[in-house]
Amino acid sequence: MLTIYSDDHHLHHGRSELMHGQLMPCFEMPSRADHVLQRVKDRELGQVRAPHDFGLAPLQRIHSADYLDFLKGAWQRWTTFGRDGDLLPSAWPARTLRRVMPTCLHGQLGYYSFDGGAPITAGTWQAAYSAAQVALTAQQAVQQGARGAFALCRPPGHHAASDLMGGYCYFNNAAIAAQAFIDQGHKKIAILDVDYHHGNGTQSIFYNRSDVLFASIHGHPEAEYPYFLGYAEELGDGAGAGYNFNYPLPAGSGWDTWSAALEQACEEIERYGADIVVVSLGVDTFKDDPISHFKLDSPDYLAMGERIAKLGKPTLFVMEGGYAVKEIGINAVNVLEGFESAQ
Ligand code: Q9C
Ligand code: ZN
Repeated sequence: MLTIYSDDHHLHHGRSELMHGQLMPCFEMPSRADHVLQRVKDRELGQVRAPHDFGLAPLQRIHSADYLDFLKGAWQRWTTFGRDGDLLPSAWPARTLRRVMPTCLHGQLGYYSFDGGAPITAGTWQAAYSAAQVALTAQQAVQQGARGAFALCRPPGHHAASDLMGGYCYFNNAAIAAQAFIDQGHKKIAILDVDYHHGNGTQSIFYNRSDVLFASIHGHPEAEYPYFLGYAEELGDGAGAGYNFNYPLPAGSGWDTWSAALEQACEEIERYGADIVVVSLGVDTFKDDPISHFKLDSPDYLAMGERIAKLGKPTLFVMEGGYAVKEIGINAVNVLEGFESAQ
């Protein structure tokens, strides 16, 4: 399987995030992608290529122009204040406040985010831009006939909405790729999100649409980030009614529980008759993930890839979460190898 990868992800390295009442080093760190790339090479999965540059137009199909402008200019504005630490929001337009657009940097930062988990650093724009190009280049390979392709994206994307960053995400790489398939003539794209966290950004982007089905298996939002989206009763709205499927599972879920949900998600994708499957591939479902509470073990990821292969559709894998850095390569590449082993 072809892997698309850019070294630009090293340009994004947030310093700290709030966890258990303390500032901790960011779990979403550059070594994550380095380990996945190393495993791709060790296992001789296939060629590794750099992304093409498709420009901003395919990002603008998903993200608002004002959000893109804000992200592009935020670091420059921050340095104008003489700052060089991470730029992090601290207030959001929650209930009882108004969704007005403040003029100052921190007000706008709150407007364009939903949590404090997406630090902006000097290289964040370039890294996130390149990650989107990685997704688009792998998308092109599938569009041109590849059975599968792997977009080794970092930073991840599935929490990012049209004009919101959060949860380590800035651009929704999977959504950008799904939209590219639609713009290139496909009628039905299924996004299967297997990351431990609900893909709130992806759901929100396609919630009113029937041309992109979204199915997500994740920690129950009653007790798990992102808390405010990802419940089973969210089935889509308007033209999108019946095209959104959430499978929230309790903490401690292992492969038996998880794979039963995967079976249901796959049956919905089969019923839908998708032309293409886009997998938001997070491996933070792993038993030793430091911020998650599922119990999947490394061999389970082979089985995951095999079940996805049985859908029988051209498949684009887009890297999302996974924070057990030592095992992230084994687990992510196991999904790809499982997929390739099942014809
Ligand atoms: N400070 C992805 O897996 N923070 N994002 C949880 C720890 C947010 C995860 C609390 C987790 C976001 C792409
Ligand atoms: Zn996650």
